[in-house]
Amino acid sequence: MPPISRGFRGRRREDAPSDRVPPGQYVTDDFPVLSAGPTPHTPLDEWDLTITGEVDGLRRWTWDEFRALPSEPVTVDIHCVTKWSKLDSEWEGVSLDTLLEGVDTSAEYVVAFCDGGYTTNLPLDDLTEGKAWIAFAYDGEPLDPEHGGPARLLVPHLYFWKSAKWVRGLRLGATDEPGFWEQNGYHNYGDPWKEQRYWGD
Ligand SMILES: Nc1nc2c(c(=O)[nH]1)N[C@H]1C(S)=C(S)[C@@H](COP(=O)(O)O)O[C@H]1N2
Ligand SMILES: [Mo]
Repeated sequence: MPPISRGFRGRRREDAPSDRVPPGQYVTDDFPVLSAGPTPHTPLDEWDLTITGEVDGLRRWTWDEFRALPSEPVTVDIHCVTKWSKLDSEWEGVSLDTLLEGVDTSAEYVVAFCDGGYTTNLPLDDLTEGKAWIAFAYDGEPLDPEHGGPARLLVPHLYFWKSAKWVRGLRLGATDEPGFWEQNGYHNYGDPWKEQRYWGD
């Protein structure tokens, strides 16, 4: 008997192009659910999305207003710190460039906040220029509540804990404030290509 390999948990695609799989990751066709708490179920008529903090006036969208914004299909590879990667995941979302259009700020950092209390921090530059979305659909269907529906942040170039599920807003600020996992041992930035998994990586 060969030793039990990771191939039992995640089907390893032998043909996965190595330039798309960051070091230490394996490719899976599954879509595991990773949540630090229970799945919130906020009714859409109570849902809103806000951009707040160091901005020239609060930005707020109701669900209908948010869904009326231009959106785009997004096909990206995602990388979880627990070592699974998923290639060509298909989403639909509103670009952060659209949401941040006309926002005047000197802020350099963002904390994404969510129903349920989860937070994660990112440099503002990591959300702009086509690098991040608020996604509301996956695989052609409304985003499953377990995966962050009605809407989640999608920041595929960083480890997936930065892609905050059930996102309700972004707080912009001059200082970097570590979020939930970042206060609990995960790397502050989380670049999968540099294997920035934990503090000190
Ligand atoms: N609000 C919220 N967002 C979250 C999390 C969470 O616990 N709560 N977990 C993060 C982690 S660690 C990962 S790997 C991904 C998992 O997303 P998935 O459950 O859709 O695979 O969501 C991220 N976003
Ligand atoms: Mo994760």
